[in-house]
Amino acid sequence: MITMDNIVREGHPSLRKVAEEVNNEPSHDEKRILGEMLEFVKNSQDPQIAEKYGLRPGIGLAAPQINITKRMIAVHLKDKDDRLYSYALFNPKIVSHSVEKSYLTHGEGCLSVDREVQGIVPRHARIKVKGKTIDGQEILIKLKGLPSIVFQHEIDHLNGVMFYDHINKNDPFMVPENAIPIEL
Ligand code: K2U
Ligand code: NI
Repeated sequence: MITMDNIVREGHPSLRKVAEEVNNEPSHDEKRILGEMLEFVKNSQDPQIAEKYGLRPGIGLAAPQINITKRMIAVHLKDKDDRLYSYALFNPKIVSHSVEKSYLTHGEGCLSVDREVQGIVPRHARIKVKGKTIDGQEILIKLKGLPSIVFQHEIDHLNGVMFYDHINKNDPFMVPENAIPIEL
């Protein structure tokens, strides 16, 4: 199982690389790893398991964070309407996005960043994401709210982008004009 020991921290070169596409037919190993990534995110939200293995709660994970520079992400969270978003995807791609922006009112964190970095992280409010599931299905997902933000955070990891790269250096708490605030 994946634990915090497998998660590389900021400064590790894998977090600044552009991850490679996974072949059209993912290998047995790639499917196993992607499944373990989703299992980690679920485990990190289970109080007993998280305490037993010292897991930091997370709602997403990208393969470069476990030093695998391949385009694979796992997301597991419920939105404000308690709708579950649980996805493990190969080669996720944002195929369209709104002009409108959104942001988490309390900023973002990252399992690869062992410090608090304050500031507003402007994101696209709505996105459409294409990707391939572990069982080989090509899917298209329409996202808004917290799920949209999490997918953007994870897909950023596949492009070597950290959440704080988006924070305004001159005014970290500047709210993007007409942006939608999202509460955790
Ligand atoms: O990629 C990661 O490091 C996982 C992040 C995902 C994240 C996405 C959007 C905004 C913030 C973080 C972790 O889940 S950080 C811990 C966390 C847990 C619950 C809610 C928000 C952040
Ligand atoms: Ni992160």
